[in-house]
Amino acid sequence: MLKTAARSSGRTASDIRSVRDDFPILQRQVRGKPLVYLDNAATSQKPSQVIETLSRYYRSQNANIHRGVYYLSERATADYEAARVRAQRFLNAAQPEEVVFVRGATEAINLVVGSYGRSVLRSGDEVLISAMEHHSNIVPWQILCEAVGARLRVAPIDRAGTLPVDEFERALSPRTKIVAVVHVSNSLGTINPVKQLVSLAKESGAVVLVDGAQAAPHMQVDVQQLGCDFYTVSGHKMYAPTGIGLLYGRGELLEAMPPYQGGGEMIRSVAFEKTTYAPPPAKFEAGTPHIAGALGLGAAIEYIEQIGWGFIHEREASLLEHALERLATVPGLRFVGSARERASVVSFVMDGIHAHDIGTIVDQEGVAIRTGHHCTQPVMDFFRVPATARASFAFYNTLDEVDVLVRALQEAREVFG
Ligand code: C6P
Repeated sequence: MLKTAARSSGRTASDIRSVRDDFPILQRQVRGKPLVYLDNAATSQKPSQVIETLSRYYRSQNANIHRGVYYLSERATADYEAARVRAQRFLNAAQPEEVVFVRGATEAINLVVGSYGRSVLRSGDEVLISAMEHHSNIVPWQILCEAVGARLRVAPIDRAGTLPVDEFERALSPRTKIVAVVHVSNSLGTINPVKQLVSLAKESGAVVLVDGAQAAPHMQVDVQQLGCDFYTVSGHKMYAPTGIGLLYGRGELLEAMPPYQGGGEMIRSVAFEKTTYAPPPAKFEAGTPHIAGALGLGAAIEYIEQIGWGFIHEREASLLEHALERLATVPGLRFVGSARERASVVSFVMDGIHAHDIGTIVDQEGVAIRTGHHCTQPVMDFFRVPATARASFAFYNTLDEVDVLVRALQEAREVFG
């Protein structure tokens, strides 16, 4: 359960203290300083509600699912399937069967590539992605295209780090069988107009995957309203454990798709002559899944719903605004990405200081940010930078924490001249 202040409507400044109390790690110190955790796009911290769900499961409920006829197994199965229903409602999928538990967004994309992609893509076909994709939404398509002789096309981005819709439309052709596009860029923060992109792609006859790894923690996703065929979610970026994520797939596509992996629990019957498969989602969940992770993801969704999107949007918008304003005062700091529609992610470089040095310097003040190419090397190449420093905020961050980062950067500026 959430603490009282976080649950109440009309929240006040004291609510943030109460919300932060839900995240035990935020109370700790690193290097003798209070932890300032600003690497939420890499992975978010976990509230007690999620940690306790995992602990309770292993302490008193642990059993394998879909196998036993005894109490614990039936209970674990019911809880696992209840988490699926919670995820279905969270994404507004039409049926729970349209939600597959996977390890994370990377596995969700690989599942679509290996199953749907491999079964439909032929020599001469095209897959369209954007120039701001995470490597997870580039490399699997590249491997498939090379294997079948298809072409990987890339819709360009502009200097603001946005995806011009007219260029995207021009890159579509009757040969485009699949479009795979990111909802929110992890290195630029750009929120893509995915509803519009999906509609254009569908008009041209393509099936569309949306990589929602960085969107689902920050905005209410409605897969039916977006009209996409596949949508991927990374659990650990939305307050759930690592090793769990979601693939939404439109029912009729999942029905028709061949299995991704073979093994236990994904079959209807097995004989040496012929094996028949279980219907989705079981067809795509071979072997023992991450049961505790699924329960933890269910708890994380419940937590987000109790916190409320209004609170999340308000907090993250003010953190972004404050960060952009304050970071702009640091001499020699340049933002990478300036989309108008953006999530609470800020990438930047500083004259004369490598991004990795920025990360090391602010770490001395207890500040955790990510530095590097963020698994988006083509984005770095486009902006002609080897790496960026990236601060990414969650609703539990505070304006004071932004100020700690800015002060640390100002000190770095003095050291490096
Ligand atoms: N981005 C970051 O620091 P997984 O971890 O497999 O659930 O998600 C992969 C992934 C896919 N798409 C996008 C847009 C992502 O941002 C990520 C993960 C982390 O930005 C780690 S590189």
